[in-house]
Amino acid sequence: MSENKAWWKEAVIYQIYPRSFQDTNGDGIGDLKGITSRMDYLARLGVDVIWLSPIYASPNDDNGYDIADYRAIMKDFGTMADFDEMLAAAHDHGIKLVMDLVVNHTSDEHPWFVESRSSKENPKRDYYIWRPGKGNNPPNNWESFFSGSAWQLDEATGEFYLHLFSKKQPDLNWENEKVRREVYDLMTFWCEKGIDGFRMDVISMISKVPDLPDGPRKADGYGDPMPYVCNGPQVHAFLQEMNRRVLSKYDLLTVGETAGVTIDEAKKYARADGKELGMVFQFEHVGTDGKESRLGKWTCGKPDLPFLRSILNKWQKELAGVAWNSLYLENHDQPRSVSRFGDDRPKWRVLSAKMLATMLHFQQGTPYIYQGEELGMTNSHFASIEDCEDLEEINAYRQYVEEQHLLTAEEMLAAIDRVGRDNARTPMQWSSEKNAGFTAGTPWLALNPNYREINAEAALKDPDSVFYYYQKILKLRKKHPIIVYGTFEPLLETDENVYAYARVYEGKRLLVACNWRDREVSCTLFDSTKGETILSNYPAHKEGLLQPYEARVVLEG
Ligand code: TEU
Ligand code: CA
Repeated sequence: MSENKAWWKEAVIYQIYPRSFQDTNGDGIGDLKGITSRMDYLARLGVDVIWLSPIYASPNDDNGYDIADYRAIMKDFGTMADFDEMLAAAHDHGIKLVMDLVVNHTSDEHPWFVESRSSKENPKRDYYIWRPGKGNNPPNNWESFFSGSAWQLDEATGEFYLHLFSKKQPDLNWENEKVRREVYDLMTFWCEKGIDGFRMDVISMISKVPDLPDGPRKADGYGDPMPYVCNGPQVHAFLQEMNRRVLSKYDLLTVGETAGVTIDEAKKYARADGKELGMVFQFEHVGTDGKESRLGKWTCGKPDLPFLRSILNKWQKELAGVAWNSLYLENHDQPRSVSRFGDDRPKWRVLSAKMLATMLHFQQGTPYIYQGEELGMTNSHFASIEDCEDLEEINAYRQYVEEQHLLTAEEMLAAIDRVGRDNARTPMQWSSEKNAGFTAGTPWLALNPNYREINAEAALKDPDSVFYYYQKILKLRKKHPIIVYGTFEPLLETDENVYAYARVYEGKRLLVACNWRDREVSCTLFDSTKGETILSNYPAHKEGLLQPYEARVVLEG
């Protein structure tokens, strides 16, 4: 294996969703001062990097993923002075800061779009993707990822603009060189402020197939844009240009959020020669909740181990030595991992959260922790659509339940409980006090009522907490380079219950095994080992078996 060492391969990233992290002024919305105030906590956990979901000026149609000014801070979150203070505090704690870069689209309130829509002759018209309709119908059959047509008719000029996400998120036209220059300029602005990297939102979608053909028809009658917007014809050329103009001038962590990425595409995005990005987020393993799904994530089932494992192992094997993996189970778009893949019943929650952490963090790649994952935070419950804030949930409910009658309200709410994005967005649970110590006011999204038991304060008092287990994993990563650079060897690939693998490096071998079941299962992997157990969620191992949700890591040689 060609061993290209890099700080961002050795690092562990902690994702903060600022809106839900820590409020300091009682408006019920997390803010930058709140992040600054929790820097000690993050340093104690031992993370190397913070990735901040967007903090730029935004009307918050999609909680900041709709940007109205790339060089200003969202009013709810504070000021540029607060940002500078936060960045300095992070660096003082030895923590780097990665920003979210959302440049597939802007807000419809961005001045570029305000100009662009004003007339067909406006110099910024071509900053976005405008097309005449087919009669009164949209230019093609594409469905927005947030429901309904991906096209919006704009009265002023009688043309439609493309929005793959909400209609307040018009897609930028990357074919226009001026657009690309604008993007490189704003990236340079943040690099010059001293940030340490970018997470690039849906960067796999910036190049569309030019004639925008109809997509394959879906169960709800719309066409799927994916084949024509993902990994498009120019995407690698654009990223190589971005790399030449900006990325190569700084020492950055870069991770592309690449929905629809395949192994072959990932090898290009995350090329080991560093000409594009450092790594990408692939989506296959978070699409394992039922292989066949009529209405996407809303009609899925429970993920199963063999399928999930086959995907993760495939990424490990295929990218080895050619590109670098990113490792994640959670983010602000995904439900809580302990509820989805583990077991959130009180009896098993802690054990299974530790098991999942073990399974993930000892694979090869850069691991990501999403705020609250280190506490084993769980999915919440949404009794009515009125309790939801996420536009993806709300729009899907309107379309599938109210307009098309493809799902009942009960079915949709059950799906939201299972996979809705608001599960990840309930406020961070800091303590058992009022509003979990998140805010002195009214939280923008209701807390998960289990904050009285599950919170950071309780975790910090309990040596057996999920928090300290993560802390231990992060320390081990610093101590044993095999965890970062060792090659990956799958083990027991057909076992129904156990996820096991080995890592190999400089004459050493690391054995990892995780029991995915709430019962003892047979496993002889550790029976003859003379190695040292460096991590487990149980005090002692039993010959020939793994205890319920047992996870064990043994270092040999
Ligand atoms: O998500 C992109 C993306 O691929 C979504 O379709 C995602 O899969 C979906 O939200 C999961 O249900 C990014 C951001 O992470 C997300 O928060 C934004 O809403 C979206 O882009 C638009 O900017
Ligand atoms: Ca606030």
